[in-house]
Amino acid sequence: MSFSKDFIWGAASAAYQVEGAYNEDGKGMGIWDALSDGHVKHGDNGNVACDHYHRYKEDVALMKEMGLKAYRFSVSWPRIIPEEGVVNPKGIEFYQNLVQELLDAGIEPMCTIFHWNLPMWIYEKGGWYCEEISDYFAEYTKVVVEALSDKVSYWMTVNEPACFIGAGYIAGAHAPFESLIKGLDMSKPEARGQIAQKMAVLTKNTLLSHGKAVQTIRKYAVKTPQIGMALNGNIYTPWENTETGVAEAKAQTFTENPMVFNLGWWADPMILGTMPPALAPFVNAEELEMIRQPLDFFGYNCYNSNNYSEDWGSNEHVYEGQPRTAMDWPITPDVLYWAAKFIYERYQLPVLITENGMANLDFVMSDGKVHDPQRIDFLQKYIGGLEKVAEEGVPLVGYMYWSILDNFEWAEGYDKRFGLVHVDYQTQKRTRKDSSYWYADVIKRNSVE
Ligand code: GCO
Repeated sequence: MSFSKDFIWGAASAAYQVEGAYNEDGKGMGIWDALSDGHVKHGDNGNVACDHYHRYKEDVALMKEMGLKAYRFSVSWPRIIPEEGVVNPKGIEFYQNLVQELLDAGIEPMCTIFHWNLPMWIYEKGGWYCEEISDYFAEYTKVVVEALSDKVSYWMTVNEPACFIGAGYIAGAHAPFESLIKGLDMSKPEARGQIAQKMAVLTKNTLLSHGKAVQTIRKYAVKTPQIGMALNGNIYTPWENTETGVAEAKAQTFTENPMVFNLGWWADPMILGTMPPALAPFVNAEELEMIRQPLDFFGYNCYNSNNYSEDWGSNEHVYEGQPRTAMDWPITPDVLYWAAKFIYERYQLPVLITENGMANLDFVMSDGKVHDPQRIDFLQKYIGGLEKVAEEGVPLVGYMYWSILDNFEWAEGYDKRFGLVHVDYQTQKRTRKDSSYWYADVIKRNSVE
């Protein structure tokens, strides 16, 4: 058996992590451009990154060589709308050129509207607290859709709100580096009550942005759109593959725990039109109707199953002794199987794995190659689990490996190499890793078996 014949094999990236050209051709400042000093390992930043803004033709050629069917990229909001009410034509031109290059290479462009680098002009109005942000988001979406939707069909509205809100505003590890929990004892219920309202406002504005973006894409897209999002969130896998074990794992995965940004916190309002109890008092019926827009797929970013400890802030893994990636994330090969199964059962949408991959301490060896057997083994097992759930009839759209290139890994800087292609950041030389040849063969066979 293998995946369905229309299964879409691809790879993903994000604008701030690969483009560079942070202040070129009319691009404005985003929160990662302006606020990350002092918050990123080794003082790294995305000013140059992989210079994808100038080298995208070379990178698309590598994607073509691998036989990728799709490339998931994100558009930089501050590159498109550098100041309130100003549209940057050079920014539009870059993404139109990128999309055309992809199509000429026979590669489906898949566009993420927002992947974390919020424009500073919005941050200065309150960022995700700003009541008007969902309108600004809709206006931005309209500009992008009018520029690209004659050639782009696949759209993801927001990437990992659990991260850009959770890490950006609650834990304080990501831009804008604000921490609601700083100085609070999160094991105390009163501490949770203190931040509940702010968490709800941040969540509501994000969900409204998503809903308005979906509406905008449906209204203005030239090519019939396939719309989803790219969420992350805990997947609890059964401790034992029994009816009880599976039921318990599913229940934990969709827990109503108000302090854990689990999948349901975001996906239930978006898809089911229901809300976790901690959110409901802050969202009225009209707003919920705006949030709940029909979607065509469920985009899910998945690296491992894990378990947040009760104090919320610390990410405590239960897999003691398991092999781990360079991000210290446990390697849990069955997670894609259970994730696709649980998500489809609850939301009845075809699943697109919008990100999966591993960070490894890759380097170019004396034979000029980058040997990464760990990544090949990782992918053999993870994609194997996805193939198994496909064979059980769960509808899958595709799989986007994270990431096409080594790139800027947010607070970790450039140490953590996720790419199928190695990047020498001094020379910007690209070197395909062994895993990219292995992945090319999987795509040809449409199976890992
Ligand atoms: C995320 C982001 C990516 C990361 C990748 C590895 O999921 O955090 O979408 O930008 O770089 O996941 O952490």
